[in-house]
Amino acid sequence: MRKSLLTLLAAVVCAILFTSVAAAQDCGQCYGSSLSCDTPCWVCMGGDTIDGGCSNMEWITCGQARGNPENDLDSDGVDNSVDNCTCTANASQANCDGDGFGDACDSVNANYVYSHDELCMIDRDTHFGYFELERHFDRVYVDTSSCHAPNTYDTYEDPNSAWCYNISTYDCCRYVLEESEYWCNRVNQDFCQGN
Ligand SMILES: [Ca+2]
Ligand SMILES: [Ca+2]
Ligand SMILES: [Ca+2]
Repeated sequence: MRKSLLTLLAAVVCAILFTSVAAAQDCGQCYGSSLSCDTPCWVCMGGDTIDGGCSNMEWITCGQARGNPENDLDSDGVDNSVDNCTCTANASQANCDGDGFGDACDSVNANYVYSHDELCMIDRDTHFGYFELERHFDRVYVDTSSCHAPNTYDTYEDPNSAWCYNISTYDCCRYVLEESEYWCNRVNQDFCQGN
């Protein structure tokens, strides 16, 4: 019983090892692909071949497989240890928002902060016997960095709606919401820029 358990355990370990090696990256897959330069991959050494089982395997990275130096995997002349985009060539190291990531690989080239709210629509909803005017606002965020990124917007609905009966939409807007003529003449026109 003990022996068969050990045999089963050995079989499971072998299966796991085989599966992980089979799933690992062969460096040949680095060429012409979008795999990152620091993706580990293996090459067969000493005349060994993949088809032959590749018992003599050496691990490197896709950057090295593409011919780049180990200490400069994107080959832009900036050492990995100080490169602000390790796997994107960016010799200038430009970083307009001053975070740890260069412009070339930063997901957001901006430093957004809240600025103000802007009225962007008055919406008229008709119900049985009355109607409702809802105000919608854009919450405006501006970029304070030197990236000069465009503003971003979040749109929200003011929870304080006006409920009106037997009165024109314009009067309801003016008397109850106290909005300007500009907006009260443009009920249902959407100038909102957020989602
Ligand atoms: Ca580099
Ligand atoms: Ca770089
Ligand atoms: Ca940056």
